Amino acid sequence: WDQESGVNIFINLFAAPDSFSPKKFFQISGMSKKSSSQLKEIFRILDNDQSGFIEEDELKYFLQRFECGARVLTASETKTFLAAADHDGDGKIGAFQTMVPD
Ligand SMILES: [Ca+2]
Repeated sequence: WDQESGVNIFINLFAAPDSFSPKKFFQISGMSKKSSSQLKEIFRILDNDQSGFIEEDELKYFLQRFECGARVLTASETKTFLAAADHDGDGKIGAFQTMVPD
């Protein structure tokens, strides 16, 4: 994705702790319209240690990966987001697509 497409709205939109909503994020970011190769690229950036999975300690930097001035997610936001995205219950996220709420 490109940094000039207005992603800095996330700083304001989710500025308050515990205000992060994955559903709202994916609606507003237009992420669902991205190609699978673009989503793979985003996944690789979120997977900071290149383990092939997004673990809890990487997920909390989710907003910062899109906008460097954004806050980290709170523990409760991170856990809720992870639980919703972790379809097989292994405690980590294996593909970007599972992060997008139905
Ligand atoms: Ca990882």
